[in-house]
Amino acid sequence: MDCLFCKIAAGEIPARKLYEDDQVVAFHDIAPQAPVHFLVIPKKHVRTVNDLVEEDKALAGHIVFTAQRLAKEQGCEAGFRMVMNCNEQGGQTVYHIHMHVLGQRQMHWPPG
Ligand code: D5M
Repeated sequence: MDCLFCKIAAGEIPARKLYEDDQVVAFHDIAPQAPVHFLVIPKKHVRTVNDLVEEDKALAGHIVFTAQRLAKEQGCEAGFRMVMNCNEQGGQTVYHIHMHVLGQRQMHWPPG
């Protein structure tokens, strides 16, 4: 499968990894939109949030808890934002789900 994030998860394409276990990988975003900006991805290929199924519940929870823990480790005690873009209108450009975590600056609402 020709998927950028599957290749990062497999170590075939380099990334600045923050964390890895048997289910997820976290790495710094290549085009950071905040002083802290990293992505948490499942090793399993899931194309969009709409493609998550019942059996992925624990995996989805693990992504959230990994993001929460790493945000703390990255010094985001004052707050941070977690974002998952879905499909074209949602701003998704890489079709392997990923949780963005952005922090260390003031966030604004609504997002663009
Ligand atoms: O976000 C896709 C994100 O993926 C975007 O913020 C850039 C990031 N990206 C793209 N290629 C790489 C590599 N090679 N390493 C690290 N980060 C990368 P989306 O929500 O799909 O628009």
